[in-house]
Amino acid sequence: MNTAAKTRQTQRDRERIAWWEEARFGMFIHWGLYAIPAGKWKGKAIEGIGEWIMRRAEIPVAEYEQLASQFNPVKFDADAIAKLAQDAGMKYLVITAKHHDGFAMYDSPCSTYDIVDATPYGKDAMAALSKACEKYGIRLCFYYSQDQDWHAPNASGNDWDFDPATKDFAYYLENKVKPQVRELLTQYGPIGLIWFDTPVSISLEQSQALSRLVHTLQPDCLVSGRVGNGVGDYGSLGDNQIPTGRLEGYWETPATLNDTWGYKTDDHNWKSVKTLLHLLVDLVSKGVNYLLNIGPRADGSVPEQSVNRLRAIGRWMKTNGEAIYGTKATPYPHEFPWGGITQKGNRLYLLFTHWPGERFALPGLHNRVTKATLLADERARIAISQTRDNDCDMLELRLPACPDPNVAVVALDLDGAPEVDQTALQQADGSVAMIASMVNLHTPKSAPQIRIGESGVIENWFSTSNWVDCDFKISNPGAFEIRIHTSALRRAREWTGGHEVRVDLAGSTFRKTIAPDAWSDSPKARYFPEAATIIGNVQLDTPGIYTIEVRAESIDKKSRAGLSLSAITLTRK
Ligand code: FHN
Repeated sequence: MNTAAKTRQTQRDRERIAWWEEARFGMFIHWGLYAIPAGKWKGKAIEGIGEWIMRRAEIPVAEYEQLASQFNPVKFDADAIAKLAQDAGMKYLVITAKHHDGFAMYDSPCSTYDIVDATPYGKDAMAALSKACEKYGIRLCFYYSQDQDWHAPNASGNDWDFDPATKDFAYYLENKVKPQVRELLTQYGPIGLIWFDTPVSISLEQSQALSRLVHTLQPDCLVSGRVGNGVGDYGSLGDNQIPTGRLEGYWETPATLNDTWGYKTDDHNWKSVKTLLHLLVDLVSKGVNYLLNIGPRADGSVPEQSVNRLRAIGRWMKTNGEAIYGTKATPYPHEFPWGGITQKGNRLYLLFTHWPGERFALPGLHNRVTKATLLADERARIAISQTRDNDCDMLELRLPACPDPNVAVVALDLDGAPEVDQTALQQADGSVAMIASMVNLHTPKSAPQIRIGESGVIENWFSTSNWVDCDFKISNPGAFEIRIHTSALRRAREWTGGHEVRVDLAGSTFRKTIAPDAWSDSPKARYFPEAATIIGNVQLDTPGIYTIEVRAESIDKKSRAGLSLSAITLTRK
């Protein structure tokens, strides 16, 4: 299990974060002046995410500021937005109080560059939202860009108006960030969390001071991990990032419905409801909160594509929400080809993104299953049988027809808290998956140390003296194809291969160059490409435990990620 962050918690810390852990699903809102150009500047389409238009087009402050005089969101309906969050089954809402463009979307007494002083609208949108959130039982939270501020001469980010050499970041922190954070925490009642972002210049002491300020003003308010330098109440994965395997501690992934955060007229790349539900299952089954974004238009209205998708997710949540809210990550160390597992008390939830048909088998569960229930139809009969063969527990279910082609959930009542085999087990389809966090890392002190990164993938594998091995259990012998899976990383977004690997298994040695023999088409690979390299075929003739070893014989010098191994799999030939 990846134990990279946020595991050192006191009892008080655990109480403060309990609501957030229980929530599992929240709404992100990116809304600001950038919704006016919506991706186009002076008739030209500007590439990239909508809220970055000022920087991507290097729009001078004096010109960008003019947008404020056009900002009149007469269709902004705080009530409808909070209700939409409620309808979607979201429990908290994080809105951009100030994004990188530096414009305050609330009434900021310390600045005139805000929605009340600088726009014809003249009203405090956050005040309205705070009332609406209270009405619909949604926790209000604020996004605040503490590091980049393209409007403030001393902040990071804007080097087309302001000379980086003369910047005084501490001045900006003291005179804009801290006063505004204070305003946000004193003007709108209890705030669930402050979502700081892009810690590029901020020092450890500055991150700590900011976090302290938040906790002093509102002791129960959480601070996002992106306050920087490992400070913060929970960890934030990369944008749209799905880890490999479950994570320990408190984690969240911010994610988009299409590809932009701030509204862009030309972004029609909407994810389907099915994909969004699969992402929800993938994240929550790994112990990660899903913070899903909407980008309202400049007039305040929410694109119908977003509304429709969120309502559809909400309908699914009404039936299946108990498999999401208040659950913990899967007890299994690996992933499953058919979906994900969550747990609550003595209940396990099997969330099927791919319905197995009438017969389903789950290896490695040590408990006795007393009852199996389809959440979508509690009267549907599910027959249970449990056996033990070749030193492996096997649960078999006889399932009814699939009740939901997107995700169907079966709840298993157990005779106690879930206990499962922690080795890599052969699945019913004959496959074995050993994800990176399950392998043993061999990393001599003399070489750069390999480690499991926050997303559960091996990082820093640049030396040929590093190697890994992993045990796995075969209960159904035969011929297998070995694959090594590698993935793009958060700081090196492009997938790279070219490394030569040596794999040893059952007396056979294979040598292969890491190349994309097959790209993953799973929704999680859309932003972090993953490729499989076919290593070769092996015959495993007897049931039992085997050990596979992987060594790097050369690492491609051009690769910024190194050998970013995410999994080793065996599939039946
Ligand atoms: O630069 C921002 C981006 O505009 C957006 O706000 C995302 C949301 O997670 N955060 C930063 C990039 O990671």
